[in-house]
Order: sequence, then structure tokens, then C-alpha cells
Amino acid sequence: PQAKDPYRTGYHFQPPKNWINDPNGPMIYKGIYHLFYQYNPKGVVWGNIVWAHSTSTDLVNWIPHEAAIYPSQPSDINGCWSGSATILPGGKPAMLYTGINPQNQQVQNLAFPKNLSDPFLREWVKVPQNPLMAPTLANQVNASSFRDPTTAWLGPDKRWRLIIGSKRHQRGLAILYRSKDFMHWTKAKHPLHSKEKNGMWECPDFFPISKTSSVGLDTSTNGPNVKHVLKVSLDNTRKEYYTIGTYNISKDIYIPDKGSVESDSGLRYDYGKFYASKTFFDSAKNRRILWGWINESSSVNGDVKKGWSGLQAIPRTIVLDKSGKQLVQWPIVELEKLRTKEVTLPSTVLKGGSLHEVFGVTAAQADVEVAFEISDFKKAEVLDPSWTNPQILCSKKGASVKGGLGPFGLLTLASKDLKENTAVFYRIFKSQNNYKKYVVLMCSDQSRSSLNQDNDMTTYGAFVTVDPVHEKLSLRSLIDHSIVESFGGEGKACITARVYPTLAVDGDAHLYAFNYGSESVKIAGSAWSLKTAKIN
Ligand code: DQQ
Repeated sequence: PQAKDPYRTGYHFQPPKNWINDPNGPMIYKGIYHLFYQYNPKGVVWGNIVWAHSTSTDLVNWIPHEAAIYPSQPSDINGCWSGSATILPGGKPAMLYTGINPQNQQVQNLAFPKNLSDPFLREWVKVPQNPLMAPTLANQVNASSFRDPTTAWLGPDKRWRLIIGSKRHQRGLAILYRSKDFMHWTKAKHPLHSKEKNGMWECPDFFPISKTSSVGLDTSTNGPNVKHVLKVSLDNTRKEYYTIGTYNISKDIYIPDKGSVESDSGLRYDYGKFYASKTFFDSAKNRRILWGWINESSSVNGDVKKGWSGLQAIPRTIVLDKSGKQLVQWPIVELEKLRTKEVTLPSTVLKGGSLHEVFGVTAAQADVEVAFEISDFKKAEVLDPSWTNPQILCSKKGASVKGGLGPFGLLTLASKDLKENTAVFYRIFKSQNNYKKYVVLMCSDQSRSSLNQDNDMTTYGAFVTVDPVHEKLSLRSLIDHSIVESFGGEGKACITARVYPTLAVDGDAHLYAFNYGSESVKIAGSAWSLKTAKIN
């Protein structure tokens, strides 16, 4: 018999086999969560794209269904690409998605559930008017860069609006369409927003967020206590950026706040692997939930051997940070139902150069939450003003590079001899011009994650806007065989990594807390073994 695949996940969403990518049309209907996703029924690489479908009552355990949307008419015969759900007044879901037509043009289609009394909404019917939006000579839309319609929102004038990702030359575009009846859509003269030199904007997402509370908002909400978020996925770099700003409904334009940009220095949901993400409003629990596709870091040969490629991240609730300047993300609370066998780490001093094994947890499938306390900042290194790129800084100063205050953190998926490990850690620097101001760097160092050199073992990094003098510095990592999803500063910075250990597998995986800085830090927290979820 074949040995169990050591890289399949215990609680991250994946189908039994084949290629998956973007999450599509996430929604809740009559108490059931739906996840659709880009899927190749025929292989482990991208192609033959249909909308696969699974449902859940808790966002943790999933039941598979037959493909919901697949090529069947001229307007989608060459593929059913990404799209979004809109819950119409009265509760009926409408699904808008990109179809690839016989000329390989990208067009937008609409489908409705065939039978609203089927709780799983297994069958979908495409409207005969499809495509509802298409590139024409008159509208000057680029036929190969016109995809991924968002959830639509209703304006005060009773007209629906949505955006579609596009580009013109190298300018990223969020093309705006409007409709009175959801069937006839007219392109607006101006995009909702655009940005030079961004290239194609894939999978845009546009939604309101409360300035005053952590309650999520329905996509059509606007008003004085509301900010808006625009997220775009950059095809060129495979990175996502979001901005926070204002939606001017009378001009129908979105204006990012000062300093909020869709480029290198911009904000990302996740500073590791995370792409083509999409949020939805969960009306049952009044929260906004983010889904994201986590691609492999293995070679195509590795994927062929595994027979599968791609995961979905653990859904995250997102709220606006109290600063109003960024979002804060946290794994949905339902995940905690899988926690078992809590191992507490009583408050311990991690002396400079120390390593501390966390025993009693299934280290290949775990949830770890720790907080660090720092009382002495004297040994913090000075941050060179040229160190502006956190990923490069983390790559130069990996986990094995000793420092002053840090590196301290976790060695996840570690082999007993530490030959393999994925290190998630912090370093604290003092800023050159203000010695009382500290800069917190969070890193996920994959350089020793596997003895198999065929994998992409790039290191990731992010600056975390935490004041380590007055706030605790927390770290949560969701470890699941071939994925480590980490949340720094209580969700202010997230880093997801894919890793393929050859030794640190299942029962041979270990978890450690470490401090390779010269200054001591205190650590306290808990680790849980996580039960396996029922996933498809
Ligand atoms: N994936 C889909 C497109 C989208 C891209 C095709 C993003 O609709 O732009 O599978 O990963």
C-alpha cells in the first residue's frame, strides 16, 4: 500500500485531487455556507476550469457537491472563470462570473440557482441573455483583460453597481458597470478606481467596513461611519494589495486615503502566499469573512506526484484596526472547535540563545498562540534607514542570524535534529532617528523547511505596527502538514507559507520556541493539537 501523502492538510480546505485556484462566489444562504472554487477536473495543473462546489454549516467541515458552473454555452465554452455572489433583495443569490467565449474573449455571465428550496443549491441555471457584459469596439474594453466581477452593491439611486478587473496599457483598472434590473448592465464612463503601472487587476474586491465597530457590513452599506476597502490582485507579481479609503457615491469613485497605495509599500492581507482572495458578508453572524487561494511552493513534478495542487486559507474575519489605517484579520472562531489537548506554556524566560521544545502537541497539525514580553530594549539593533523592504530584511537576517532583540519565535514543522524547520519569528529594531521608537519585523523563514531542494523556499517578511513597549507582541500559527499560516500582532500582519518537510512529517514533527537574540524575552501561551476536519 502507498504511504499516506504527508502534505495533505488536516483542516485546510482542499478537494480529494487535482488543481484548484481562486475561491469563487462565497456566500451564506439559509444558514449554509457555500464555497465555489476554480477547479480542473482533469489534472494537477491549471486548465479546463469549472466552478467546483462545497457547502458547510461551520466553515470548518465541508460536503462536496457536483461542479456548479461548467462550460455549456458559447459565452463560457472555453472556461468558467472567477466571479462573485450577490444576495438580491428577498434573498435570492445571483452569481456573476467570467466566461471565455469561442473567440477566447472574456465576457460576464449570470446564473441563478435552479431550485431555491434545495438547501445545497446544487444546480445553477444560466440566463439566456448571457453574456451580459462583453468587450466591444465601442466600449474599448480589452478582451483579454476583462474579468472577475465583484459582488454588486446597490446605490441610493436603486441602481446596482459592480466592478470588473482590467487594464489599459499598464494601468490597472476597476471598470464600473451599473444596472437597474441586474440583467442590463451599462459601463460607466470612469472606472471606480485605477492605478498606473500596476498591470492587470485580477479579482478586485470592494466592500464597506465600519469605523466604529467590529461588526461586518452588507456590501451595499455606506455612510459617515463607513470606510471602504479596495483589494486588487496584481497579475504581474502575484501579490495582492488593499487600500482603505472613501467611496464617493455621487461621483461613483473610490478615493484611497493618503498614504494608502496599491504598490510595493502598500498593505497586503498576507505577506506570504495568498492570492485571488474574496470577502463576503456573513449575515448570520454579522461579520465579513475573507477567503484566499494558497498556491503550492512545490515543483510541477512534485504536484504530479501528489496528484493535487492548491489550498484555501482558513477563512478570516476582517475588521478595521483602531488606527483606521489598516485591517486586522483573525481565523474564524469556529476553527477553535477543532482544538484538543491544550498544552499551556507557562510564562517562561527565553534566555538569549535558548531553545525550548513544546511537548505533547501533534506538531504537524496544531494551533499555537503565544505572546512575548520584553522588558529590556537596550540590545535592540538600530534599523538602517535603507532597510525598507521587510522581505529582503528577513531574507538577509534569517532565523539562524543571531541578533540583539530577536530573532525569537517558533520553529514549526521541525525535525528532531532541526535540519528541517520553518521559523516564524520577530526581530525588534530601534529607529535611527528616535531611539525610543521601535520597529517590529515579522519573518517566516522557509530556507530550511525541507531537505528537498525542488521547492520554492523563499523567505517572507512584514513590518507589524505594534508598539512593543506598551502592547504585548503576540504570534499565532496554524500548522497543517504543508502550510503554516501565521498571524502577528493579533492579526495586524499575516504570513502564509507552503512547506514540504521530508523528516518533520506527522509524528516526527516537533514544535519549539526559540530566542537567538542576546537579550532575554518572556514567552507564555498555549498550543493545541487540532482534530482533522471533515473536508470533502
Ligand atoms: N484566476 C481565474 C481568473 C482570475 C485568475 C482563472 C486569478 O478569473 O483572474 O482561473 O488567479
